[in-house]
Amino acid sequence: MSELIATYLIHDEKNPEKKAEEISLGLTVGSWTNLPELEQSQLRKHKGRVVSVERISSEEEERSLLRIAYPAINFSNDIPAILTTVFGKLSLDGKIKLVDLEFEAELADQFPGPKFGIDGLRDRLGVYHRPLLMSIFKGVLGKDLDFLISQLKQQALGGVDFVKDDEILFENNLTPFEKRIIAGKSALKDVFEETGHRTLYAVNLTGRTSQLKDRARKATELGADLLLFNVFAYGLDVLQELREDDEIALPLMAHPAVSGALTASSHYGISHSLLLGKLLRYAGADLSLFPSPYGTVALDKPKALSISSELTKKSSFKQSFPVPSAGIHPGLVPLLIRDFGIDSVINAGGGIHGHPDGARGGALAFRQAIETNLQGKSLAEGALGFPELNKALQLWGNAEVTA
Ligand code: 1AE
Repeated sequence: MSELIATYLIHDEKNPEKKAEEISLGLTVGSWTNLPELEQSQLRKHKGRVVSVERISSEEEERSLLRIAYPAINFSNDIPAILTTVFGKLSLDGKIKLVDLEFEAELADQFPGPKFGIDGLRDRLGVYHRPLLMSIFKGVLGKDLDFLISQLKQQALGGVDFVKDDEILFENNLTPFEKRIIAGKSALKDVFEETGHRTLYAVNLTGRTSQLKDRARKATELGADLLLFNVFAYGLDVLQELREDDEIALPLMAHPAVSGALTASSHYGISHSLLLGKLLRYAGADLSLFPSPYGTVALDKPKALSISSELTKKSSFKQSFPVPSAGIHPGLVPLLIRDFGIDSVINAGGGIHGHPDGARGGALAFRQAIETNLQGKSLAEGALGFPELNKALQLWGNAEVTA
C-alpha cells in the first residue's frame, strides 16, 4: 500500500511517542482502540502509522523528530489535499514544524516537475559553462514604458542572461503587461543584433487567480520568454496549473514573496527545503528564488543549501535553477559559486543598478567577477584588468574566497 511519510519537528513535548500516535490517528481515522473489530478492519487501510520518534533535545529545549506515514488512499494526488492531510489542523496545534515529505515514486509521478529545467533554460540561452546572471528592474513604479525599456537595454548591454520584473510591479496603465512583453522583446532583439548576447525577460504574471491562465496564454502568444510568479501569494497548485497548461509553454520563475510567513519560525510552519525546494520543483518551477546566506535578507547557510539541494538533486524531475538572491553584489560572486556551483543563477537588483557606471556597468562587473573566478583568479587580480569590477569592489567590498 502506497504511503506518504511526513517528518515533523516538535518542541516542548514531554511525551513525543504519545503525540506521534495521536497525530497518526487524529489526521486519519480519528479514534482507534475503542472501535469495534469490524470497524477497525474496514478502516485499517486508512490508518496512519508512526514510523519513528527521535528525541533530539538539548539542554535548552526538548525537541523530537516524528515520522508519520499516511496511506495515499486518504488523499487525492494534489498538493492542497496532501498539505491539508499532513499539516491541516495540525499546523494550528502547538509548536510543530513540517520538515519534509517523502513521496513514493507512484505518487511523485502524479506531479509534473519543471517543463524546461536547468538544461532547457541553458539551451535557450546557449550558455553552458558558467552560472547565469539575472538582474531585476528597480524603481519602476510610476515610470513609463520608455523608462522601463531603457533600463532593460542597459542591463542587457552589460551581459545579463535574464532580467526579471520587480515582483511588486502589477498591472498598471503606464507599463501594462502586454506592452511590456512586446516592447521588451523588441528591445532585447536590438541588443542581440548589436552584441550577439541573448537576454531573456521574465514578465510578472499577476492579477486575480481566475485571470492568470488567459493572461499567461496571451503572454505565450506574444512571444514572452518567461513568467515571474509570486507563487506563495496564490498557492503551489496555481503554479502547477500554469505548468500543466500546454498553451502556456513558458518557463516559470517562482518568487519567494510571502513564503517567509510560512518558513521563518524554527517552531512553526514549513521548512525552507520543502517549500522553496521540493514542492516548488514538484509543482513545476523552473527557477526558485530564495535569500542567499550573505546578502541583506540573509538566510542560514544550511537552509539555503538545503533548498538548492532539493532543486537539483537526482530525481525523476528535471532540475530547477537555484537563485540565491537579495543584497547580492559582485564581491560575493566567489562565495556564490563556491556554495551553489555553476548550475545556479546569480541575481541582483541594487548590486547592478547601484554601480557607479549604471546598470550596464553593474552587469559588466558581475560578468567580469564570474569570468575571473572561473579562471581561478582572485577578484582583486581580476579588478586590475576590469575597471567596472574594480569600481564595484571599491563600493561594496570583496568577500574573497579562494577554495
Ligand atoms: C529574495 C528575492 C530577491 C528580490 O526579489 C530582489 O528584488 C532583490 O533585490 P536586491 O538584489 O536585494 O536589490
